[in-house]
Amino acid sequence: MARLFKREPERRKGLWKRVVDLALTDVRVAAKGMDHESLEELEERLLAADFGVNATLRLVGRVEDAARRGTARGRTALRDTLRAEVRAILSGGRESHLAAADAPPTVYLIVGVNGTGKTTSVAKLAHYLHREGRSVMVAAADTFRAGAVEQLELWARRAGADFIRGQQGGDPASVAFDAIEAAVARGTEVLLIDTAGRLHTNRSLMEELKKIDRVVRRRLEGAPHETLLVLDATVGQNGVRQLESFRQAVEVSGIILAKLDSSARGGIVVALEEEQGVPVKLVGVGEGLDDLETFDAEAFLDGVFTDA
Ligand SMILES: Nc1nc2c(ncn2[C@@H]2O[C@H](COP(=O)(O)OP(=O)(O)OP(=O)(O)O)[C@@H](O)[C@H]2O)c(=O)[nH]1
Ligand SMILES: [Mg+2]
Repeated sequence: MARLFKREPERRKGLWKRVVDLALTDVRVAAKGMDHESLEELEERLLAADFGVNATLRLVGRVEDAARRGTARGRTALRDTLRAEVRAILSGGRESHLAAADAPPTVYLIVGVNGTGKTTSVAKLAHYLHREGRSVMVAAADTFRAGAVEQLELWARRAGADFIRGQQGGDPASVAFDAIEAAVARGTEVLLIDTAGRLHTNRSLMEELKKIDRVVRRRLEGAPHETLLVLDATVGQNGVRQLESFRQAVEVSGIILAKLDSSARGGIVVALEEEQGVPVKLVGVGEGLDDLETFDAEAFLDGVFTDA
């Protein structure tokens, strides 16, 4: 069992306590009641923690309503009101899971802009699945960046996964196609397809991604079983815009939020769900193979709305 997927509840809670700087107990609204100024302060806190405008307005509105009805007086009531509303945004606090095919291979397509942590996340995921006893294949459909293929091959070997590569400068869609052929032939359980970084504003690269997706769909019914967009947690609200753009090209089924260890603005998890309805499924918390966790909404809520 991979350590981080089984991280103890206290440590999970601690992660979110650290990366969402919300310090609700400092908000004056807690002690004084609901004047306009204190609602504004709450609003500022939520925006600073990257909850995004929509979720922030929704949350502040709910607190205001509760205050007017007289049900949110004092710190605990405020916290509980906010917590319930954030849980509602995060699909009722359900723990995310990754989809699996009825018959192997299960195919995950990994996409995102340059440098967000795609290749590292593929390696981490391969490592985790391998340790769970699953047979894993990694395909380098990044034929663009010099050194990318070698980097991934090294990772795959370290993670105990099979590796498929294409020609430098070749067609990434054909690498994806060949990888599915190989995974089917070998009976591999999980195929991870790493793709090149692409700016969401670059039309030809987004067309290339559509082609990869199309080829995968045609070759194997039901695939890709997940299309995971890797976002860099440190870029803030720009992550929401990246998601919006990638969704115009492919069906993004979940987010891998990487580099959370370098961010103090974990509220982006809430913004992504509120504004785009796409769940964060995995989070990256470091550069090592073990530094990946499933997103656990209850641990998030415990960490953010802790009364300390
Ligand atoms: N601190 C930290 N660094 C990370 C994490 N994930 C990736 N990185 C680092 O981010 C940098 C880029 O990672 P890659 O995995 O190569 O990113 P990529 O998206 O594949 O990059 P391109 O293929 O060039 O688009 C590397 O230095 C990684 O070590 C994370 O969760 N935490
Ligand atoms: Mg890469």
